[in-house]
Amino acid sequence: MAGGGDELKLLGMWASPFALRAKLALSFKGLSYEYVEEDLKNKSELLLSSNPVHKKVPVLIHNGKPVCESQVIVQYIDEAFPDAGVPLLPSDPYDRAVARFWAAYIDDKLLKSWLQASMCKTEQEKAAAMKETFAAVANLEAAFKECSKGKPFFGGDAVGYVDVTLGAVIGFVRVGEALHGMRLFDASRSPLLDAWLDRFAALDAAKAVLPDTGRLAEYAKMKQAEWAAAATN
Ligand SMILES: N[C@@H](CCC(=O)N[C@@H](CS)C(=O)NCC(=O)O)C(=O)O
Repeated sequence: MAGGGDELKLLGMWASPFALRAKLALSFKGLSYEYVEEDLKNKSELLLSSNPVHKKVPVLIHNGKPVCESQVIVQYIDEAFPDAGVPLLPSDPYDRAVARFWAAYIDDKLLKSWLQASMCKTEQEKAAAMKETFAAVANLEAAFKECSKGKPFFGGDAVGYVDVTLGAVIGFVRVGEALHGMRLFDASRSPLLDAWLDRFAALDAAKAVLPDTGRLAEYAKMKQAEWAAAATN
């Protein structure tokens, strides 16, 4: 439990990058919690009643009250436990707005086009989606320069909100490299993000929760087979 009588429960699924965001935030904050693994093909009553709108993981339940959506959860953890670990969101309102902007961009642009690329039916569609994905990477490379101000993380000397938001996809970046020889961030296209990825993944709080690449690769192969089968139906 989180301490001080707080009860924290996280509903997640081990391969979900969104659930991983919540795990990373809890890990960097040093908060303990009960983890409940969901079977997304057979969702629990607790998940359905806690997130009736989206019916998705993650859901963080704090003293019986559910919080949904990964980015909202990370912000909630930061605000509800201000004395735990280092703050994830910057204290300056402008820097906070910039961090929220880039975190939203990661979902709205980077992940959207990257996911689209893995679901495309034709090579032509895939190439177009990857072009958009790499355009998003280029913008995030510039964002890293702006936010980090020459320091190791988006958050500066310590991991912050954008680090946690993007850090959650490291597993799938590694899977892309293992299965397709394609690294989303590489030394020529995005040297700052390439170095950031290894730096972030080497932190104990990240290592404690990042999924095993081999297991995630098997999961990704299974999902791609499912999408391919659905596309031919
Ligand atoms: N925008 C949501 C996305 C969450 C999401 O897509 N979760 C997936 C697992 S990766 C899920 O629960 N899927 C179940 C379903 O779609 O039925 C967030 O940031 O939390």
